[in-house]
Amino acid sequence: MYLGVKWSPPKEEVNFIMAFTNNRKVLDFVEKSAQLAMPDKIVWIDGSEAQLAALREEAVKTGEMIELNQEKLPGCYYHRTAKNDVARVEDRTFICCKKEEDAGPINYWMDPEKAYKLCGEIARGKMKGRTMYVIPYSMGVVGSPFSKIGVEVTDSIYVVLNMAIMTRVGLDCYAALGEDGDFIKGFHCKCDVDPEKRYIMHFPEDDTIISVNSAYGGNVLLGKKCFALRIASYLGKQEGWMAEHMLILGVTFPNGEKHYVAAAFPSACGKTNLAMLIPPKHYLEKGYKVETVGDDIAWIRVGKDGRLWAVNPENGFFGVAPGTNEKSNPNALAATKRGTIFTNVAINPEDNTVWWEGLTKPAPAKLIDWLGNPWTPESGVKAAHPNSRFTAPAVNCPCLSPEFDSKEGVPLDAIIFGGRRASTTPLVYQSRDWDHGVFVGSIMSSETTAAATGAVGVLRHDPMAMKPFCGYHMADYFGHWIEMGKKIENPPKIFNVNWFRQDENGEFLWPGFGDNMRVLEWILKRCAGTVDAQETAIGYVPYAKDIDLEGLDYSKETLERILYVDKARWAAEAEEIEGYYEQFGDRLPKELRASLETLKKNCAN
Ligand code: OXD
Ligand code: MN
Repeated sequence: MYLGVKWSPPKEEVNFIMAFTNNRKVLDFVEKSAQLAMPDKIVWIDGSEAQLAALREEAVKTGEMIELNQEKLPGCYYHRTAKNDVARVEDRTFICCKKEEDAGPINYWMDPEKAYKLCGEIARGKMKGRTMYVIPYSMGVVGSPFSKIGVEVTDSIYVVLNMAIMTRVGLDCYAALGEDGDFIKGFHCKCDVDPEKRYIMHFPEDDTIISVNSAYGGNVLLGKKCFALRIASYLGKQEGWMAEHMLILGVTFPNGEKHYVAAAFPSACGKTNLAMLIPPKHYLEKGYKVETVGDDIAWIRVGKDGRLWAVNPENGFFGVAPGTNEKSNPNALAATKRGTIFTNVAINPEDNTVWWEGLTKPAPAKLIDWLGNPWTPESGVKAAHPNSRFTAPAVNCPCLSPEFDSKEGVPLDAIIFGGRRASTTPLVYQSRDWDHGVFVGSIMSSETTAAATGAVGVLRHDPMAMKPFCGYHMADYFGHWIEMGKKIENPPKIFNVNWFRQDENGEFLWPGFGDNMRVLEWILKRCAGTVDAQETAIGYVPYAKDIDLEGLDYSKETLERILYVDKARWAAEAEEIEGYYEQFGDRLPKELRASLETLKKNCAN
């Protein structure tokens, strides 16, 4: 059941002339969606440039998008969301499985019948006077064993155009489905953009997503968080693979060898920056190169060779704009120079281009801020929303990996977890083995950011950076990681990093950005078995001498400080973890409890 057949209004005539598919499940889904939302018109998206160009033109006419300076930013457009609709809404995001206990203690749960009924009532007739677009899309390259197809219906041109950047939209998706193939159903309706009636509902047991009353990317580009993480994590558990909130990057060594790592960080903690890192000068001179496979999501499977293989199911970058500049991430900036949609950044009226905090210093004298108001540096407010975004095609990225489109993906040498921690967690440490690595991921905590509504800077647990994105019980998800470990003959090594250590005055103690290459190098040397490490209470930590500081004005004492494992702090951390684990009860895998006991014992010695 989807979209509450029980309460659907009497069948009306729906025009399928341009349906492009005879998949009866697609036709049925579109028909039911139309019966519910009652659009004036249905437009079947074919992914062609001609159709997308016409939609851009229409969006400019209606004011939904603003055309930017086409000489400086060809193919680029600007969009403002409603003021109350600027981030993911975690407290209005639900996992609607039959049994509440299967959603687990970390997700919000709603009974599926109730959720269908509620959304049905909210969306009924809400596309009257509007067009419903039907978007066929693939997460992953069509024809890859990793890939899965979705169909999203939406009343937003902005959603169509963003989906056409972020996913692979096109009629080949219908061809891949055939007459009877299954797909993920996504129903999106802006309705009245009413925050009190905003719901992002996931029905993992029905392959269905419903999103109402929002137009913010993370809530409405249903291929991304909703499908590629929440629904896919559930499918991964059923089918024996993993959907993770991870970037994927490749490092080429001077001898031509390539090594790949996947890294999980919470939202707005620098995944895009790490994925597109430019190594320090002396690494470049020696011939090191970093290439990007993905910046946000990894789908991971065990390959025939017993290693883990990963693909990025997306086709673009939905990056956080503030802080992105020529120095912090020139590759991301370059990716935004054509065919990009900017959301909630500021406009520079002088040349009709865009600006955000951190792009240039000083700021331009006059801007139009994200709310549409005149802005000057004296205004005392931010010109761009802290969660303002660019939606940029992956092909624009100068350091895109040649493996980006690979149907098989790339083999992983290392998995990295990381959070924003002012203290306690060292710059980097390595887990003792796979199961201990799962423990390290499970205890991740990080300070909250503007990517979701709510307070910023509050420390919270964000296991594997999946707290907002796991489509089922978190303890079962940990169990799935443990089970996967048993199937991988040659598992990647698992590490934890923390770029965000601060001193007493709140100053960051590690330069981050390109200099993170120095840590990546240590990680890859550990994978190759070519560098030693000190065993500590929490795992293996580098000797300071083994982190390359060449060309960096940085003291060994500071490095030693951020590598130091303070047992007293970790003993307190272990106690806190014990409390955090309580919510998982008996469903917590015994391997994680054993790792916690080891940590406690190690800190007591
Ligand atoms: C994102 C997020 O947009 O994590 O990637 O919020
Ligand atoms: Mn993300």
